Amino acid sequence: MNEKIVVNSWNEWDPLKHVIVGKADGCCIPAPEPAVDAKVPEDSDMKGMHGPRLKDTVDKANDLLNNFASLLEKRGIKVDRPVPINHNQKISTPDWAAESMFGCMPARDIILTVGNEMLEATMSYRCRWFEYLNYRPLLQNYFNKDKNMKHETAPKPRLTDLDYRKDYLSEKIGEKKRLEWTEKKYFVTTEEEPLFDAADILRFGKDLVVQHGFTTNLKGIDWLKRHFSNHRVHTVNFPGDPYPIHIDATFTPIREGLIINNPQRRLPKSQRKLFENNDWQIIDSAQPAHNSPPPLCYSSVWLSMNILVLDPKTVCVEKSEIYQSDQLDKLGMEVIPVELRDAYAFGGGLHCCTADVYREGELKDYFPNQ
Ligand code: DAV
Repeated sequence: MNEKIVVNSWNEWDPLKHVIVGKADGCCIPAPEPAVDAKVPEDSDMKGMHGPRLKDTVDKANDLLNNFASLLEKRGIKVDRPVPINHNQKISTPDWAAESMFGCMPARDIILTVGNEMLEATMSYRCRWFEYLNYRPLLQNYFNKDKNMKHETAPKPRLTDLDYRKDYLSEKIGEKKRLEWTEKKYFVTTEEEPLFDAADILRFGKDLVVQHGFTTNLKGIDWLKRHFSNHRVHTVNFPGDPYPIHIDATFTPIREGLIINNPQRRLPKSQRKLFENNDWQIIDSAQPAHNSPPPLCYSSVWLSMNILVLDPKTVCVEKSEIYQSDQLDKLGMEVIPVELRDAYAFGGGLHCCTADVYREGELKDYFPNQ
């Protein structure tokens, strides 16, 4: 074979050889809009704030992301970085206008790599509608170098007010009501049109496991089923999370046969068959080391579980997350501590800020008993 393969990744744990690591440059706190308001926790220090984040916090986050990128490079993993556009500008489509964009730290939210394909997700926040532009120079380059690479983009959503449930616009809903609603799968996004974020999807070879929640609706999952017609696409949801966005602080595969699951957001019994029928173990993750997220951060303390598996024996865990490190160590993994907490506010943890380009390994069926 002399054809160059640049893009290939079928799961979350095969040996990682090439990855995108996000940047904090110019990141903005988005102005109010329906889906963002529903996600920012009611007691958050971010309520009522918007605009560019302070330069010293950006610089600190970039130092951490740069260090993470060099650590990966030292281990022989090729690292690419997005090319940040100016996020602090007004954007609009014929249907809506927004004060600013968000940023380009959480590459995982936007780019889904399945085999030789990189797919740009629809996204469900207006401020994130153009975020794919930060990654276009990279994806164009992979497309040019790899004759088999498929560069895809999901249908751009209209994101009119019809996409959002008005009940979620209320300032004070309260955690009790939120938990009732999310248990009933009454999420902020409606079924007006397909919506999904790439970070709601986990790749297990032939099977894709997708979280139905605030950022991904059932139509989005239906679109993924039709698009990945050679795969089996499974819908899951995790009652217990009042703000369910993204699967990667909830359900984390470590290697073939083993998943850690957030003990406050357990996969319901009725949705476990796929794993049980194929002898996969789902165990509770360790507790986070912190009682609250860092300042001006959207994500919960469960970014403790947002780890990057480098190969089935090696995993990057945030340096302060001692309980999660300890658990993975006891499970036989070599744990590489990576300092990233001061970058969490820019869009998440070690899994969020990366997107796979190449992992060794081929398409496999891990769940032959469906
Ligand atoms: O628990 O706040 C964060 C996931 C970010 N990709 C949480 C989910």
